[in-house]
Amino acid sequence: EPAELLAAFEARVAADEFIEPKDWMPEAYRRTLIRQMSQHAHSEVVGMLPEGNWITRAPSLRRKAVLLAKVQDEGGHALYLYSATETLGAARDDLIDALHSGKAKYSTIFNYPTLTWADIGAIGWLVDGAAIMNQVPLQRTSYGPYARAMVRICKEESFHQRQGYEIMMALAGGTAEQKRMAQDALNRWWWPSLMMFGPPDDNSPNSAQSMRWRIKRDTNDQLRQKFVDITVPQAEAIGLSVPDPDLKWNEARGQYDFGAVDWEEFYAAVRGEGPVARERMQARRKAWDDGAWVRDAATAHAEKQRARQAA
Ligand code: FAQ
Repeated sequence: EPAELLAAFEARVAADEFIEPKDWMPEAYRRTLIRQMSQHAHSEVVGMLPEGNWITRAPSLRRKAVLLAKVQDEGGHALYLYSATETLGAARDDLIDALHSGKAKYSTIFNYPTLTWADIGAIGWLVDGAAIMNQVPLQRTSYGPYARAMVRICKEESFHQRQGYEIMMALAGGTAEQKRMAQDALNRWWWPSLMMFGPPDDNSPNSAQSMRWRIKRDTNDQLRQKFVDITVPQAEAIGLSVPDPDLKWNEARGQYDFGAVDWEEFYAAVRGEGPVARERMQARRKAWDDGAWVRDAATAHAEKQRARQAA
């Protein structure tokens, strides 16, 4: 790669300028972005499944309308992110093939089952909460289309986080059985949520280069710590307890100390061995196959329009 182009690229990144689709960029930068952005898009699309599972069983019409809107938002996020990835020269069909064939990664968090209504509260509160923590800094990521997609996505995630916390608040303030459900959901989603930030910094192969290119603006451990610091008081405020016996406020650091994440569980989920990983992939492939007629109809319609314009 030409040294002067590389130097100019690095200077622009260092000056916090956005890199745009037609600008010169190192091939490795392009590849890293395609990797991260497509994994992110896949996470949004697979992320519709755990909550989609509860739309028909929401406890009231209001809860159902809100959940339906939330799940649709996630589908929209996937579409922006696939479009943004296409600006790097990736073909959407290839990305989707990679997901369906099991080659592509998506967030480990979506391979856990949603057993009760309280899980819908826990996902909004914790999973969307962790997603925002990671995505707010990405509004300043160095690739322009990704940064701009994050602005709208973060606004929507922030509504999602509030709706989840509000469900938890209602359950935690409800009957003894409802409070027990809320605590059980927190117990099951807490540790997987901490895993969303990725492996520890000393075991994160992509972090150093992505930080230099300003694709990532914070490290995995920095964001995980921030999430713990913000979320623990939220649990306390509604009378729930975080399932970590080692959790303790550290006065000197001004942060919480917390227990060790089970990284074996994380790596197993990354390898596709999460508790409901197979069901998730089956559901995705079925949705894709069932939707074939829509894609065919849209293509036929576009062709008809083109023929009419040409005539
Ligand atoms: N799950 O070197 P690093 C949402 C992989 S939010 C699976 O640290 P990096 C919203 C990683 O890809 C969730 N794999 O990697 C929503 C890499 O593998 P590779 C999505 C993981 O990229 C809410 C390897 O481990 N958010 O969907 C995970 O520098 C509610 C080594 O890791 C984003 O994608 C994991 N948790 O840092 C939807 C945010 N962690 O590719 C519905 C954008 C790591 O080398 C309902 N992404 N791996 O083979 C990022 O910020 C980064 O990609 C990280 C990972 C921080 C996730």
